[in-house]
Amino acid sequence: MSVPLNRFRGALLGALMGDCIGALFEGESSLSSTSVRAVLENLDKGGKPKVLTYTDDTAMTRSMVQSFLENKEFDAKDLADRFTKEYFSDPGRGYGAGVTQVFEKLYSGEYSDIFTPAKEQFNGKGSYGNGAAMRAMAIPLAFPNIADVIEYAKTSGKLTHASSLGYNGAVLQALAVHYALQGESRDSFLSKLLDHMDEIEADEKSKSDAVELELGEFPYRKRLEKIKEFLDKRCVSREDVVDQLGNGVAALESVPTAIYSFLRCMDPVEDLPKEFNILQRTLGYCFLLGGDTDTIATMAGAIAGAYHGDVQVPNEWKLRSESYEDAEKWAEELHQMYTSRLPS
Ligand code: R7I
Ligand code: MG
Ligand code: MG
Ligand code: MG
Repeated sequence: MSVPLNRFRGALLGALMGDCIGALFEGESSLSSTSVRAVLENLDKGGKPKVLTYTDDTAMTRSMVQSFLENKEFDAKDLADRFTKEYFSDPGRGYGAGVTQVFEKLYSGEYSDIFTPAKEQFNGKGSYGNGAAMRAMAIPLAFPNIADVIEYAKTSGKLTHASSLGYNGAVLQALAVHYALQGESRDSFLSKLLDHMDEIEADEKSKSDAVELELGEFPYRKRLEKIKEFLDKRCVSREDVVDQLGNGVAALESVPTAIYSFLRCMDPVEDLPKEFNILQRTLGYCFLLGGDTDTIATMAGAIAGAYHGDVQVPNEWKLRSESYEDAEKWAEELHQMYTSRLPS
């Protein structure tokens, strides 16, 4: 199904603003709504800083987008090269503590298999961090076919995150952006994601990784069920969201939280300015949750931006997000690539 350009712009700009603004709050555990509102009001009034820099989340998404646009195909080796080159040219973007070892090993030239460094992380268990998920939005913007989305999210995730908790989180985030682009209704969006995770988490590695971490089988599906339960209740506190879905650096503690934030914020949120539109509300809600705010907001921003389109991108927030012009240009190019790959 063809998708309008404004959704591609919305996705890339929503993700960029979530990262740039979310980085102001990253790691705070209990943020008061007053302090979040004060920061956002200052932005709206044109206060400092004039430019909000993006972090590793956007740096890696940029590498993915550039790889797809230049190669017109998915190329894992090219992605590994770009991630590594980007890290060494600009290492201070706030990368996860473990993933930099992957880049060093890839750079060393001592590994003939580009997936081996990721497998050696965390004593051979592989990382379950959210670094594969935070960049996965680029895939559904370039490739409309659902089987491609799943395969490429998994393969690109495995370049840095060999734990199934890491790469399955990337698959879930990529699927969420895919269905948001299609404008699925809230119920059908969630039930499609549930059906997919039922299959995706059914393989032996997904089961054994989850059991070993004492999560029980189908950890993502269980969190999606929790989201459904939360949405059915009239009133769920942010403390309960953080407690049950998480706000941490693990993919399992952040991808479902981003999806919940998107769905939750279709309804009004107390503690945020009434004049906020739904995209602003979604990002603001992610900031209020605290924890890994840049990453949760970048993922929720990608989903909400894909769904609501760029009409909801606030100019004040956009103009101070570093390199927003690239996001606008790449949205057009990705839209063309996506459209050209639709079955005729
Ligand atoms: O996942 P990753 O790329 O980090 C992304 C996060 C985002 O919040 C960014 O904004 C940036 O701030 O970092 O990097 P990794 O180093 O692979 O994983 C992130 C962290 O998750 C690690 O540094 C660990 O603290 C934790 N972690 C694990 N801890 C124990 N055992 C990930 N996997 C494991 C594990 O297997
Ligand atoms: Mg970051
Ligand atoms: Mg960080
Ligand atoms: Mg982060």
